[in-house]
Amino acid sequence: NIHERTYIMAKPDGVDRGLIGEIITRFEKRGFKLIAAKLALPTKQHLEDHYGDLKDKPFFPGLITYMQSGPVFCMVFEGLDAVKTGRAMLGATNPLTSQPGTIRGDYALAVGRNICHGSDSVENAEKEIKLWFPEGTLQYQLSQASMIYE
Ligand code: YYY
Ligand code: MG
Repeated sequence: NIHERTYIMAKPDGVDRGLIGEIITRFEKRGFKLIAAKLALPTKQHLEDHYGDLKDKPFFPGLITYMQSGPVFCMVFEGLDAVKTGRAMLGATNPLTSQPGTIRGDYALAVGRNICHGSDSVENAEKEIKLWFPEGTLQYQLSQASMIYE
């Protein structure tokens, strides 16, 4: 599905370390279309909704504190297999095993400071896009689409 959407977010450490542009650039160069973007200072409740599946994990309180330590940069990218390819571009959750060449594998060392978020399934992507962009995303054509898709 060339219209698959994924929710990508630079976390506070990614923003602080000046990696917003780098993350956007990697997704743009890969061929994905940016269809929504904004800086945000989410509330605790908003982050707890976003990470709802993890609320019983021991690292959950620390995760929420870290996610509230500064602004995040929220993005939606559209393109073929955006969810799966987006996850591959982020790299493994724990930078210890993230491959070099991935965002986490190039810029992070600690699991609790791993720079970026990416949806892990199409279903969760749609939920996250609704949560972070209730105003919706944009529709437009890339002039190079026929050079990206066969
Ligand atoms: O989807 P992804 O971000 O790769 O991992 P999740 O299992 O959804 O965990 C979300 C977030 O929680 C992860 O990016 C870092 C943090 N975390 C942690 O601090 N310690 C762990 N042992 C596992 C995850
Ligand atoms: Mg996750």
